[in-house]
Amino acid sequence: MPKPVLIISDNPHLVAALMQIIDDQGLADQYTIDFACSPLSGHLLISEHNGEVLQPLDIKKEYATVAEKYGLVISLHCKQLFPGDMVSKVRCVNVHPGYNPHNRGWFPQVFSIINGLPLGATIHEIDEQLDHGSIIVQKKIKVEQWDTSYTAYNKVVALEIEMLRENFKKILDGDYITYKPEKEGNVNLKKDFNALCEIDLNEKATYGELINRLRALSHNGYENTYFIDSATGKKVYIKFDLEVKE
Ligand code: 0FX
Repeated sequence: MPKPVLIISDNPHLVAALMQIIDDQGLADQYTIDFACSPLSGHLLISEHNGEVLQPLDIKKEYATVAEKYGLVISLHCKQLFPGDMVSKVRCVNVHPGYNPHNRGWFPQVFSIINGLPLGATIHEIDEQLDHGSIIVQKKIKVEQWDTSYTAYNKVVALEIEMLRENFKKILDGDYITYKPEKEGNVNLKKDFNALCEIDLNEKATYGELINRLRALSHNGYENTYFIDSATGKKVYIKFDLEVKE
């Protein structure tokens, strides 16, 4: 048996999908695959897959033990950044919901809808910079003019699952050839997303820009977009949706 593999994730839907792939491809007989989540997720319940519960693991505190024990560590939408000391000691792979090197970082589909840069999914080796390492495989999705953050995100997640189904065994075996992204691209952080959420009522924009901003921030129930009421200072949240007819 090769050294065990650790998958760290804070996304129960993706974990359930990967557990299904592992079952379907009989991989549990050939590899020891452990799952964990981040402390911020508490104990993560994977109700879509036998109600399994993932235990939290603080990667900053535990990285030396993890690097010693495992031959591969996979971030499957893990909210913790892997320490440089760990990624230099053990092969680490990231499943990222964006098309590197475009809109690396936080919520790529939000930024792709606004800046028109390509969107998709990238599986890459992790280096010391965010969503930056050598690419193992990546695919694009088409962002339509009627996509919201939610519909674009769902397409990306479906693509990630398809890519995992096609490539997971090769990733376990290290049976792939990587290539470097053609440029550094751009990075968005949580603070950039937060800044987009506040609408300045005096900002001038075209209808197209306004619709793009509102649909980029529309994500099934999340209260993202607001303006500040000038009289009371209260935050007023905006709900926005689009429907396309054939
Ligand atoms: O699991 P995940 O989809 O992934 C996120 C980042 O997009 C990704 O770049 C990073 N590698 C990973 C660790 O974390 O995150 P989520 O379930 O928190 O969010 C899913 C979507 O929900 C997000 O793309 C946009 C939307 N959302 C989320 C939050 C928390 C909002 O619209 N507003 C929010 O406040």
